[in-house]
Amino acid sequence: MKRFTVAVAGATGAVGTQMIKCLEERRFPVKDIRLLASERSRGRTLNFEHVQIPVQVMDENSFDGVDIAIFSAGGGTSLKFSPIAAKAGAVVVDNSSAWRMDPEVPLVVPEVNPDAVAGYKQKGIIANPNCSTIQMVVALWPIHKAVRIKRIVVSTYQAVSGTGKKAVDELDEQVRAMVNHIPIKNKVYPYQIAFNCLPHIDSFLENGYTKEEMKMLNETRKIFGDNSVGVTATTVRVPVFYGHSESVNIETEKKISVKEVRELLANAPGVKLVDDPSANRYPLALDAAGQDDTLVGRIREDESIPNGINLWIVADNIRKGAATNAVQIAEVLAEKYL
Ligand code: NAP
Ligand code: 3JN
Repeated sequence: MKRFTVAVAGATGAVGTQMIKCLEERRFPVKDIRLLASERSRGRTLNFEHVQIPVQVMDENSFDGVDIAIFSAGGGTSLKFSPIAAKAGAVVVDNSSAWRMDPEVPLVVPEVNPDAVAGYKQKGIIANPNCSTIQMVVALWPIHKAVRIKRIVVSTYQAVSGTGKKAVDELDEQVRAMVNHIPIKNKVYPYQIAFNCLPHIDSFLENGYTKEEMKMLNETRKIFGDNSVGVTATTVRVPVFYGHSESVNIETEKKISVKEVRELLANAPGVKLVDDPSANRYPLALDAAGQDDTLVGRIREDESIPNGINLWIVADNIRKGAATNAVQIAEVLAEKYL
């Protein structure tokens, strides 16, 4: 079996550390691994397959001899270093929003549009979608293929790990402060996140939506290859550590029954049906965390319109929402193209 030299850019971050675990867990055929981060991580080592690997400070020469470079080091870093990596001969799989809407860069969720990976040949870059988009399209694609979704109304309940390690620490500290009656401090979010919900993810735009909300519209259309799908999103940060939940309402062109949706999703790749209200069985963030399936339940007819369905969709935002999806893309590349 062919083996590959893999670089992980942003290896010390919340997503990067999970990326390393995913490469190990999924037994990606790694010949050599290069762990890259910023000047702040100089001198650090990270474990890969029971070996301590020194973290290297990323620079223009970091990608010589690299086959696949998986980036989760922020948009600015990716804008600068992805073309350098591609020029050096690596295929970049980037987790940031920097390249997602570039027409010469494919945006890939392997359960939905694996063939789009071939588009890496244009710029040497493949984009990984936003976590909230990924879990939604994994669950909705089988329905879209069967009866065409005209419109999606989604509200998200997003875990703090989506903001990175500092936010995980902030929620932990605020919960401790609350139960110990100590004054609460907030640095990462504009308001206290413990015991609260913030309808604010990423920055606000002129149209009143946040960037996160507009990502869900634009990315869904690009992944489905269908610009006529309407998506309106409200994205909310909730005091959960791992696992994004989504309340999703869809309107379809052709009528589909709840039974048919259940049958489609029971056989859909990457989906686990958790839908037995009589036994109080429905998807939970705590159950989604630490595994790779997208959990779907609470499937019911929207009785306010002729062709409507409601669903509750939950996944681990750091795994399927970021690291696992990126490694799955690398697997398609390795198996079919490199
Ligand atoms: P994080 O915990 O803050 O980690 C950031 C990583 O980037 C660290 O390894 C950091 O290295 C590295 N880095 C920052 N600036 C760098 C530079 N100039 N050169 C080299 N390395 C640099 O953040 P995270 O939560 O892992 O998220 C990282 C990025 O992944 C985000 O900015 C976002 O673009 C993307 N992301 C995507 C999703 C998704 O929905 N698919 C979800 C979350 C995050 P040091 O440790 O040395 O500072
Ligand atoms: O907040 C979340 O739950 C997901 C966050 C994703 C994120 C965080 C910082 C920068 C992104 C992203 O993937 O869209 C970015 C980015 O724009 O690259």
